[in-house]
Formats: sequence, C-alpha cells, structure tokens
Amino acid sequence: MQKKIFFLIFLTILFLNIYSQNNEIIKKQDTNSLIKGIFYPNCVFYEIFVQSFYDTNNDGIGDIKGVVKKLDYLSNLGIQAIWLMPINPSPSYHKYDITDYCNIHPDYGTINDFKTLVKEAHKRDIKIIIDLVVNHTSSNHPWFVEASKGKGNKYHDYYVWSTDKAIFSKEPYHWHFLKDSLGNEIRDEKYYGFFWHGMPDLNYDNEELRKEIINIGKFWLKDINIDGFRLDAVRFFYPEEEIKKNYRWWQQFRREMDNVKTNFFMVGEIWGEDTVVAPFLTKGINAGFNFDLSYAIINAANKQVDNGLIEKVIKIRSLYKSYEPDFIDAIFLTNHDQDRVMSELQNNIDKAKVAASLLLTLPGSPFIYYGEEIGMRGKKPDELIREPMIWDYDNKEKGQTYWEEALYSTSRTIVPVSAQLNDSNSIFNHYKKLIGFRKKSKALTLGDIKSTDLKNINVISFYREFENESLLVICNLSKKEQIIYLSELASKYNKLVFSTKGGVEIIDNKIVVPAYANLIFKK
Ligand SMILES: [Ca+2]
Ligand SMILES: [Ca+2]
Repeated sequence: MQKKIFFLIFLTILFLNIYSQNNEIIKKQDTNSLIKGIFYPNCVFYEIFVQSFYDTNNDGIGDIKGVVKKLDYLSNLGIQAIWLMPINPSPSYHKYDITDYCNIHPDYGTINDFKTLVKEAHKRDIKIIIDLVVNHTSSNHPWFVEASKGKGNKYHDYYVWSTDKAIFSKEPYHWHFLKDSLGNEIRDEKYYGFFWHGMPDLNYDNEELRKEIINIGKFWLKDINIDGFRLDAVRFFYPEEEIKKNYRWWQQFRREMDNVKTNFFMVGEIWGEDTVVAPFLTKGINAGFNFDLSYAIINAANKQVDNGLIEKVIKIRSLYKSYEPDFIDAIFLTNHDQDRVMSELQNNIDKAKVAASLLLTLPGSPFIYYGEEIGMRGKKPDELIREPMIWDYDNKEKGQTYWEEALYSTSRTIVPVSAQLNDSNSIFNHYKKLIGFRKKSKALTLGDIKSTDLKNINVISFYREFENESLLVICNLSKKEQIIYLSELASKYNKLVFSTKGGVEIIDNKIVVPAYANLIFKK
C-alpha cells in the first residue's frame, strides 16, 4: 500500500515538473512575440482565394508563388495572418472537394512552393492558416473510390451508408446511389453527401478515419509549419441529434494538435447564431466566425443608424465567455460565400469605409476578404464573388489572373491597387491606417468593450480597455456631420489619437464629428 502511495506521489511530481516546463516554454514564446507586438491569433487576417490572386506562370490562374510575390503588398497593408482557401488537389475550381489532403493542386504549384511561402511569410511576421475541408471528401478521393467497392473494403466505413428507405424519404437531397461506369444507379445502399453527390460525408465514428484526419492536421502543423486551420462546415460533422459527438471530436482534434504545436489557431465556419457557436468553443475550436455580427455591421453602415450593434457584441462575448474564458471572436464583413460588402452597400465607398472602421475597432480577430481593401464588388453566383484581384489598369500588371471573365470588378469599375497605393483618400489607405493603429494598440487588439452613454442615433460609440490603455471610439455612420455632447465620463477622453477625417472640433464638452468619420480618443 505504502509503495503504491509513494509511486503515486512520484508520478504527481513528475507530471507537475513536465507541466511547468511546458508552461515555461509557452510563456517564453509568448513574451517574445508580445515584445515584437505580435498577438497572434489576436490580429488582422486576410482571406485569399489563390486562384484569383496573383499568377506567376501566365496561365491566368493564381498560384502559391503569386502569394509569395504579394507578401510585401500584404505587409504594407499591415496584414498579420493569411487564411488560404483550399489549396489541395481537387476536381473543382473552388477546391472544397478534395482528393489528396497532403498535396498542393498542380495549378497552384508544389509543396516546395508552399514551404517557401510559409518561410517567407514568417520572415515578415505573417502567420499562415489553411482551409481544412474534412466534413467530406471529393467522390474522386481514393478513399471513396475504395469504399465504393463494397462492405468488405477497409475504407467502406470511412463514409456514411444506409439502406433505410425511411431516412431516404426524410432527407432526399442528402442520400445518393453509387453509379456504375455506364451511369446506372447501383441500388444496394445509399451514401450520405450533405452538400451534393460529389462530396460524400466522412464517418467520424470510425476510429481509423479519425486517426487519418489527425495525422493530416499534424502534417501541416508540424512538417509544413503552418500556424492553424480554418475549419470548413463544422456544423455538419454529425447530425443535429448527435451534436455532442461533434463538440467532442473537435476537443479531441484540439488536444492532438496541441501536442505538436503551441500557439496554433483554429477558426471554424459554424454558420449559425451565437448559441450555436458557443458550445464548440469549450476546450475546442478557438473561434467561430461571427456571422450575426457581420450582418449587423453591414446593416448599421447601410441604414446609417445605431442598430444596437455594441449591445449585441457585448451579449455575444459574455455568452462565449461563459463557455470558454479564452475564447476568440472571428469578426468579418463578408467572405467567399456571400455577396461582397461593397455590393451590399450599393457601391458606396463612404459606407464601405464606415463598415471597415467598425470592423477594425471592435474586439476580436478581424478577417478581411481579398479585394475588400480596394472596394471590389460581387454578387452571387459564387464565381462572381471570387473574381480576379485588380492590380492595375487594363491588366498591365503581369500577374493579373484571368481564369474567368469578371462581371463586377474590372479596372473600369474598381480603382486598381496601383492607383490606390499613393492616394491618401483611397479605401486601401483607409484600411491601412486603421490596421496600423489597431496593431499598435493593446486596447484595440486585446481589450474588452463597454458601451457609452452618448446619445446620437447616427453615431456608434464604445470604450475599449486593456491594462492602462483606455480608448473611446466614435463612428459617425451618416453623411452629415454629427454633434455629440460628452457625458462626465466621456469628457475625460480628451486626447484625439486617431481620426479618418480632418476638421474635428472639440468645444467644451461637445464634439463635432465630420460625416462618416471614425475618431479615437484617449484618456
Ligand atoms: Ca499560374
Ligand atoms: Ca457530415
């Protein structure tokens, strides 16, 4: 008995020792990055559709080398991390149906190109995360090709099958027959493909499959040295009735990834309200994209009135906190699945600037969709919200992509990058100024948010605070100048430290805020 106790004490000491060593390593790394002002993943992200970004071999299709070539452009804008939409081999242009998880699509380049990208990005203190699309594979994936051979095959159970006719009639769009080489249906059993028959869903009850996915995660994090994942279609890993299994799977995945990398980040596409997102955050996915907030920001910029945005942010954050004290909120305006923010705002540059001002002063990790910083337009269908980035007039820039003909964003409708860089009034420079200020401010980067008692229906205002830095942010949503009467508390914030417009007047306890202006005051 005594022996057993001694042994237990020994184990405990050993464990505590290892634990504190690990903790020290983490602390050391964190301090180093904090000194350099890198708060990853609390930082500004940029979402890239490689296909449309920059082309280096003149086939009209963007590639990994093209992203390398434009790292200095992104650095100049102030970007601190990049999310690449899927880069793996796939039969589709968007590549959300993957046939090989550990390789690069030949149109985009090679795994060595990708390693160069990671190295070059890290040199510039830019982190890289990639899309991990593992709710489903392509129906051309070797696993599914094998699985289709029938029940005896090892890979059959990697996917979800059924012969239950009651289920088929309940969910007719999600269940599919296999087809033979002549295209005739093989009517033994159906497989589950939530999105369409070309994307069969993976079966996360299969332990071997889980191991494969975990190994894929480790390959990218450890061997290729990326900094995290954007997780596709998180809600669909299990059906709604088995949602707890879904939470537990992500907790397992997180634990496994924590073993190979400190300071890695997972942001999930959990398309739903805050109550849907929150449970995934408990010891699981670090952040979920805040779709509700994105609609609210665009709505405020569109209607030019305070729509209770700040109360909404505070409510969502307190819910997230109750599930996970270390939660991160991933905030954005629009992504590759939505009409572009510029089109949502009737191509009004001033409104787009207001939306950017809100995005880049609110708490969370802001994600910018490529082209938003130059005001690119686009409405569904999907191809037209993923149009080629506009670098110069009349395709003068060598790397201009042309894999599709653009309908919304051309150098005739959008002022290209080349012309915006040196125009201090451009939307590009609006983004750049805001990002530059945010990066230097711990209050904006890490601080919490509080509402104010300032009353003006056309203005959104809030406090951001961290340690001894305390800011008052004021955003005039409207096309008219607005007068704000300062309360006793607000009047203590009397140093203007940031402004997107000149002509700000402060008289006694009254501020005249120019149209569409974003102002930040310090105590
Ligand atoms: Ca190319
Ligand atoms: Ca699924």
